[in-house]
Amino acid sequence: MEQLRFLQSWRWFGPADPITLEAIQKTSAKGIVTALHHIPNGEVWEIDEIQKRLSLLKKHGFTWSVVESLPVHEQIKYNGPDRESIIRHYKQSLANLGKCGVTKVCYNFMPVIDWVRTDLEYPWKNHGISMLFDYPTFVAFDVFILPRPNAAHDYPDSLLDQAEKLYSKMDERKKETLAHNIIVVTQGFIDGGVGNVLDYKKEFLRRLELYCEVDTNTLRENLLHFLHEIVPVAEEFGIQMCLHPDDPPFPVLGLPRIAGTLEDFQWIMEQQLSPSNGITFCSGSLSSRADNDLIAFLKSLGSRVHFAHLRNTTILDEKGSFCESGHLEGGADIEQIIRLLHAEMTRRQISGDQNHQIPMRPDHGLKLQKDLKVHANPGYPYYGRIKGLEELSALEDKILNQG
Ligand code: DNO
Repeated sequence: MEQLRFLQSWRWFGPADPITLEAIQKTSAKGIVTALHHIPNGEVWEIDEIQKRLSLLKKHGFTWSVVESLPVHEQIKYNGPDRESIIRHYKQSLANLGKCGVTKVCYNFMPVIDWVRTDLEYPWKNHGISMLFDYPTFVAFDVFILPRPNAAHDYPDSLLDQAEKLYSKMDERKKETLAHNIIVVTQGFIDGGVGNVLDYKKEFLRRLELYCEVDTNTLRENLLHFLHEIVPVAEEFGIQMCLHPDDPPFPVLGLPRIAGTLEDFQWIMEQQLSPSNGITFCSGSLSSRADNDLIAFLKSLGSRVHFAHLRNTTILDEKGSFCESGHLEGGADIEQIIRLLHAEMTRRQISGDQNHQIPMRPDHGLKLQKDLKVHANPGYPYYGRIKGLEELSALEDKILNQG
């Protein structure tokens, strides 16, 4: 039987991405992970727009391996007044994608804010520039810089003391950069986010306030409602939905987060048993929490994984601080993860599943010397990702050769 490999993929942010399709042609990626970022969140992705993107990718020799993301509007997450009409739009977008043959759709269900980092330029050993989530710095942002009303109640005194000390040493520029990175820079190029408005802290606080009555259970109910509505459409059009883990995989800013652990995902997968209710396995997001066992995760839920983000993290303290390390270096056992994902592809192939190949993208990347001259979105440097893709690919070769 033919040996199965991942469908090597590359995240491209559309025509506005400073890293062009021509540049991506020079990598070994065959699939592109992208979204129609120009369509405002909540509006329908019309067939002609999807076709335009498909033709552009085809012209450059790529397939559209995964949509990342078809973003879930905030109103779906907090149950706003227009929730049902926005869900109808979402279903229409799914149907349109399915009609065009684009059948893997990544999404997340994190309220207000997607991934969170406190430093986007963190030198990591001699390996390159990484990104850091430093918990005390994050608390300083939350309690003193934002400041979120009553935020101090969420943290133990020892952490508040540490945060206060850090805060007292920051000059105005540093405080502003921290807030701007968390609220605007890391969110701006994905989907949603407050945008680069003048008073972005005020707008961010307004959005947090929309969740004042949304606790963990309510957010779970809102996710179930969403799944109940969309999974039948996904099934009808052959779409595999891939829920991305929360990053970091624990609550932040007083907001609930419900997709951070194996138990969270087991619960979500059990609520809708359809294979259309699936997972994006992100080794980076999941590994940043010390009590997450990624191998146990795959052994339990591998059959629901339709898309893989491979990268690694190093946990820096017991509070929850971590940094992104090289793709193969860090707490996650990437070799074993690849073995398990390969076994899953083989199982699917044997069971006659035509769609057995799992797309994988090297998630994020360290900024290397050469990346300092090429503009790119934070976390998505050109050379750092090529290095990641090549390292992952070499590891795949080794695993396949060992049999
Ligand atoms: C950040 C990404 C996330 C991810 C979304 C998926 O670099 O990993 O923005 O794409 O959460 O919906």
